[in-house]
Amino acid sequence: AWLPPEAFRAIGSRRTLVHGAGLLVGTVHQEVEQACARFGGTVRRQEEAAGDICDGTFDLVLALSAPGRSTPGAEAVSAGLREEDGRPLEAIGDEGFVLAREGGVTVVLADTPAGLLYGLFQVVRLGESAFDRDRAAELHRPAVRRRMLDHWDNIDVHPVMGQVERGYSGGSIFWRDGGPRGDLTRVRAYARLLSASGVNAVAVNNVNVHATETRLLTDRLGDVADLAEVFRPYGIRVHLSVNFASPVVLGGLPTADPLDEGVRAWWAEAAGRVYEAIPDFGGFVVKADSEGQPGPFTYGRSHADGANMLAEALRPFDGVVNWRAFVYNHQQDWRDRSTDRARAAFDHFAPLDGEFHSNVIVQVKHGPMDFQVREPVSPVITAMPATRLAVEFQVTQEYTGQQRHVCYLGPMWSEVLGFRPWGPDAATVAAVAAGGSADGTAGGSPDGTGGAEGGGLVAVSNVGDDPYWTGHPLAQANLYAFGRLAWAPQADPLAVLDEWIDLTFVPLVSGDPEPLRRTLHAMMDGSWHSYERCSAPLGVGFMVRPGHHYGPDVDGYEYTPWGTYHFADRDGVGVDRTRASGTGFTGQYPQPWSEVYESPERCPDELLLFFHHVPYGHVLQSGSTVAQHIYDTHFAGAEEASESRRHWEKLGASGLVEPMLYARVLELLDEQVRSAEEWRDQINAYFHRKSGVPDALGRLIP
Ligand code: BDP
Repeated sequence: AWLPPEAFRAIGSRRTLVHGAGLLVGTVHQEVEQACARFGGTVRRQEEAAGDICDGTFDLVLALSAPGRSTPGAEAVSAGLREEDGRPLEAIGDEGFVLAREGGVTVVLADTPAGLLYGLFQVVRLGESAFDRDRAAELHRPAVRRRMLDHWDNIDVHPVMGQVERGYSGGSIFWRDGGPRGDLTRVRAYARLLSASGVNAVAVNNVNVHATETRLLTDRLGDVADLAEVFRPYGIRVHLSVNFASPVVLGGLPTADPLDEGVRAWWAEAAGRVYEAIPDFGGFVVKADSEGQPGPFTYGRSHADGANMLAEALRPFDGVVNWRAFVYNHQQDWRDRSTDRARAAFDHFAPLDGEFHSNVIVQVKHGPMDFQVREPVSPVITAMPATRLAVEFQVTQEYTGQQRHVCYLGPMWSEVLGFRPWGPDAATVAAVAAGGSADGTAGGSPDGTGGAEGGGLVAVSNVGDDPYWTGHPLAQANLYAFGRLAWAPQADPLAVLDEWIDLTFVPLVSGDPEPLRRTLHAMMDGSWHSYERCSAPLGVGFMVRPGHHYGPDVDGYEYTPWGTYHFADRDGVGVDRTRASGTGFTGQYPQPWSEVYESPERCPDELLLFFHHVPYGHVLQSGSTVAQHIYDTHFAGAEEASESRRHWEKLGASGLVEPMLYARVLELLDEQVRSAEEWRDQINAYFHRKSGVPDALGRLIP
């Protein structure tokens, strides 16, 4: 994983001062100490100010700027730095840091211990260049305050979903066979990796809260406290997914009605006990009235009633409720063409805007359906200006190759975060997550400054007890990229990819790292598009094997109650979601996108079949027809998989990768090639037969 000891060479061979008090400052000190033990440098820990930190005694100073106590040399470090609006910098802010050269010393200055820790990891990323003579001073602040990973981990092995729901990396790092794992060494290592990527919150159990997991809230709370203890020194708060029916299931009450006094008292008491055990506990995550989970609908109450009840229980302790908007009917009548799952979250939640308490965060999947390789941005993100919204991504590759395919998702998330749902002059999705308003003026700004309270960014983790953490070793890049993009949504996802390569593999190479760097970059930079070319075309989605969701099955979900259809027939394919003749989903978007998506001519090619049912001969903006596009992309997708494999083989021959890693990735690439060819053959054969349209290039279609 990233941060091998070798990545600390530049720090570990120098003289460092760690200045400040507190648990996280201790973590900073410990990190530097370990590096020095390896590379021969020295580190001094100093709690109180003593002497000028920039007098040249040290090469690197990591200092906490304690209010009311002056640190000689510190003022000079941030002098000259300005806020966005041109005012001189007064406070660095929670989690932020200043990195500057002063008097030949590299100085990291932070207002809080967390900021100091993030500053340390920035120095690690920079390596030798952190000590360049004429580095200009930089101010770093996270764009969104809450950067969270949700684990879909079960304590018991679930009969269908296993230990980790949608997990492709072995068992849980927290739980095993009905209990905690006991040895938390790996959790500590995980906390360190997350903190170096910028993540500061983790939910430790599945959103589908089964029987044993429900008890984490009460008699198994100690297990959660043990995890919180390990995450704490890395600035990460623990959250818990709770079962909405807990008062019934655990408390023996006759109801879980959110307006019932007894129920409210039960939750208030439960929350109180949680904070007694875990004073910095983050809050609850709730999946309610969705895919069989209990919720307020049972009692004729709204999602605002449900969420607010929990919010009131958490309020005295500053906790939040992450209430998921993934609510839809998964038992619909597939013969009824007027129903549309894409509409569901908006239909349920938009009318509730303004009703949620301020410590409720409505957590919205980034697309209206379910983490497909391509979806438009969810219109819910535009519909709730008076609500704190969090945007949810899926790092675990459920629909994007299940960590058998290389699929670097940074570019997808970056597109979503940078999307401007109100048009080119208004705010981005990232600004909404940061707490900005539609016109982009209020709250945090998406350019990495700001940091006002918004709902933040959340993602489903892809980590398990696999020796490489993520099954596919290259899938680690997705975990890293999520954290980095949550910190700085405007960052170039390909630069983040290079950063990950540099922090993970390059420190281990003794000779010239360039061939390694180039090859990994080439294998990964376009891999999301490549997976898109392999799988369901033009945004139509699904076409996967039911249940586990790996590999092609064009009609697998076509005649089922899940609401995930493509409507292919002999004449055409795609879902008509227009106002004019379809489900009216396009009407959930503000202008200009509502009009753009409504029009088959203006709708972006990659989303055409998400919004329109068109004939196979329909000409795309690219100039190709739908049928020809399907053939071309699927031939290309399979070819790209083989090319990726050739790259890797060549790298193996160069001896730049360690043999075990080489073998693991090669084996996975074999599967990727097989799978991409299977996709190619099934999708092409299906549409060739349905449409009767020949391939213009006369290639073999089975
Ligand atoms: C879907 C998964 C399912 C999750 C659900 C969710 O298939 O396992 O429980 O999302 O987000 O993508 O709740």
